Amino acid sequence: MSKTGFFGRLLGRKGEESETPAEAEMLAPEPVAEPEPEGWFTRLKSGLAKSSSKLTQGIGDLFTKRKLDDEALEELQDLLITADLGVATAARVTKRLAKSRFGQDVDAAEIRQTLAEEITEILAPVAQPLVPDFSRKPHVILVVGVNGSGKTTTIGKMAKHFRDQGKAVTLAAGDTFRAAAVEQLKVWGERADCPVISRDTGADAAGLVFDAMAEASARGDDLLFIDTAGRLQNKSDLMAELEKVVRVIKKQDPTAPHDVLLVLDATVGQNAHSQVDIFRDMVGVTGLVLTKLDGTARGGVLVALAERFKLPVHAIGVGEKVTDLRPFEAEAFARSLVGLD
Ligand SMILES: Nc1nc2c(ncn2[C@@H]2O[C@H](COP(=O)(O)OP(=O)(O)O)[C@@H](O)[C@H]2O)c(=O)[nH]1
Ligand SMILES: [Mg+2]
Repeated sequence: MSKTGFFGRLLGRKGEESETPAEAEMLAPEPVAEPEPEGWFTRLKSGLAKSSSKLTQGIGDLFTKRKLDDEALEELQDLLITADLGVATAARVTKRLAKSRFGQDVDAAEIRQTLAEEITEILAPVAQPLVPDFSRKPHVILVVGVNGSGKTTTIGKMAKHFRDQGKAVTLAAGDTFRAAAVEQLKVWGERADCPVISRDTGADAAGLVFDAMAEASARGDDLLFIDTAGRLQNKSDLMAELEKVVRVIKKQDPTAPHDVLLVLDATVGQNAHSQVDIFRDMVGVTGLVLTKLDGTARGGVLVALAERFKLPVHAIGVGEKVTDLRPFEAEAFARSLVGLD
């Protein structure tokens, strides 16, 4: 896997973190350097604790020495659906269990193990790191999603990562609607040491993006992140704005945007499905980032999204610090979700 991808390569389990300087630096939380008390896998697990305790408790309640009959399978299926894993995933898992163990005594540990394996299989094809093509100068990444989903934070975290790799990164404050949004991106720009192109609140987003494209390509930047507004309350306005932004980008580089990242807040659970539908129709999403997996019991929704949309999941967020965004790794996620080590 490319060293320059997001984040170079997938980090392994506890104690297996990479030793390269860029990645080692990432392990120091921003903005104050604190010692890293635990590995990413531990953080992932503690981040997903709310989601996994719901599942493990439920499975534990259902399967304390129990015969795997139709009733047990049905109850398991209901539990998985309640945990946001989706109907298709729930059916798939129970089907597999029924095939191998129907009529036999099963325990919770076995169920969790099977669940982790099945979830890993569903997630593996979508676990794809973000790998910019730096020969593009710039590689353009358009970031979309509803307000509050974590777009600006995700851009900041990714920008810092690529700056640490020595890449020239520019940020465009395309959410011109809210003053706070521009300020927030500027803070991340300072933190990541990269220029932020912005205009006054209420300015035309497409005009700003046009300038940003021109500036970034004149400088020969490696990467340009474009932040956008996410006012879903007025869908047709937002759609018109995003379409205009894309048009303006293509005017300068017909191959861009090279990635269209949809940032989803995992705490919204099933609502994430309609957000994917809406943004896919508006701008043609190429990949997902799921944030706030630390604050929710609804982490299972990632599995349902993977099964349904098959869109690459590039990264997940389990906290607000720069180190809390990492590439998405199927097996680590699946095992954490069901509370396995
Ligand atoms: N706990 C947690 N908070 C997050 C995560 N990602 C973003 N946030 C917070 O969510 C809030 C909204 O994020 P923001 O980037 O402003 O969303 P935007 O409106 O889409 O740009 C901010 O307070 C972020 O710090 C995450 O992975 N975990
Ligand atoms: Mg924002």
